[in-house]
Amino acid sequence: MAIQKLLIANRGEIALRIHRACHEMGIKTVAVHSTADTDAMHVRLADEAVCIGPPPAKDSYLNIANIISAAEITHADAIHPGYGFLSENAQFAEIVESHNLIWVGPKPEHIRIMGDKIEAKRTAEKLGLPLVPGSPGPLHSVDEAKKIAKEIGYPVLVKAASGGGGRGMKVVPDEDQLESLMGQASAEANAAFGDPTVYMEKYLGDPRHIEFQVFGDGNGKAIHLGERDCSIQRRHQKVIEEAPSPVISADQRSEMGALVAQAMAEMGYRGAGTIEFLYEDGKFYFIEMNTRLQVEHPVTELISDIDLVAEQIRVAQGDGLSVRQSEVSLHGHAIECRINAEDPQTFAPSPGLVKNYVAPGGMHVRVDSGLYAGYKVPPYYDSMIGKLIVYGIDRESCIRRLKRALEEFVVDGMKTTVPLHQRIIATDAFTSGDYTIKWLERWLDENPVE
Ligand code: MV4
Repeated sequence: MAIQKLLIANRGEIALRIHRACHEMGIKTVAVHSTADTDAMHVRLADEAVCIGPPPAKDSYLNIANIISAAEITHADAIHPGYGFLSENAQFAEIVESHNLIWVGPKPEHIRIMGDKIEAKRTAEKLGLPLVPGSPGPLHSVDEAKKIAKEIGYPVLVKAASGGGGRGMKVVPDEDQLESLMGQASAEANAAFGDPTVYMEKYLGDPRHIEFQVFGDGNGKAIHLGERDCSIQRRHQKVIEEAPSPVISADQRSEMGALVAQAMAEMGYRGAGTIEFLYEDGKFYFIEMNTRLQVEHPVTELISDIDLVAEQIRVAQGDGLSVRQSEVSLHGHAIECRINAEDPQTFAPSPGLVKNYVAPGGMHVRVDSGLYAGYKVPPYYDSMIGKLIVYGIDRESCIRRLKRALEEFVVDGMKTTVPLHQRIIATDAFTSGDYTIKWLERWLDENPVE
């Protein structure tokens, strides 16, 4: 059934992004907001707005009852969760569907499977994806862990089954430290996720983080839209992402792309998904799958000319995929810089009033942000205030354009990470594309700004 009115269960730049796709498709939008976001851009532009609670996320953007109520009183047909918040909450997806609302996202059972990192690996293995060597399932005892670690070789990594995004991971350098570090990982996992279950993997010392964008129609068809290199990160927060990866060849892309697309087709996967790999010495290793649209989706949009949010809505309302794999044509290069309201040296949050705001423009320059002069960035939520995404016919021209765009970017009234991006893209490691997940933290330690 065609969606006529969609509730956006999110805030900030992704709420604006979803509103824009809906508006272009002739779909009415309902914005939900906390009392801290009354003046947000997407609230101003949406057809209707409902205040769902006070600033704390647990009382507003994570408040399932208030969000469902907002959908009911506005007679919305569908809910789009964006990323973060409830976007990978299988129970929320089930509640949405049980209220006869269309869930713009994957099937709840697939959200649940991929949310359990052990089930995710088992499923990936069954679907023929290459894994990091490790335990076949949860670790039940120290003795079992020692036996497995001896087989795969130290250092090993103990990970939380209900974790993800780097939380609850412990690197174990040798057998002497296995018992205590395994105990710590399990205790931290229990505290953070209410689940002490941990598993083990061979620790890859200096990999890249390369993820494939996939899309399924929910009825056995699926495509891939190439990969994104997200290795430039700090403390598990991505800083710069690019597509394609500077180190992946066209043959590797077709081979891994076909593998992940086939896997999603076999699963009957529905909607947007990202399959995360570590990449080291020319080999891919599956680590996780994200059953949501990601922050960095625009770099894939720019090299494929596909509006991924529009595609999510099409699939959710049963229209199927807009393209076959043979019609997907990846071209050029795109780079995204995440702009955070943070001190570019200390990374301390720097919320406040936007006094003067000038976004860069010109050919192939895109800014996804809800900022405007006079807007007050609230301190309650994550510090990302926008994304600068730039396209070029090749990586060199993309970097030249990105440098120019960053120089134009004005956000007066708070500190932002724009200067950090200007420093990063000027380094040899970035311009040569020769970086791994450890590079940025090392470079920041070695190059403190006086
Ligand atoms: C790893 C790893 C090395 N070896 N697994 C971090 C978050 C989650 N996506 C998985 N992560 C890692 N898993 C093995 N076997 C290193 C990381 C990792 C990481 C991965 C991707 C991007 C940034 C990262 C930062 C630190 C550690």
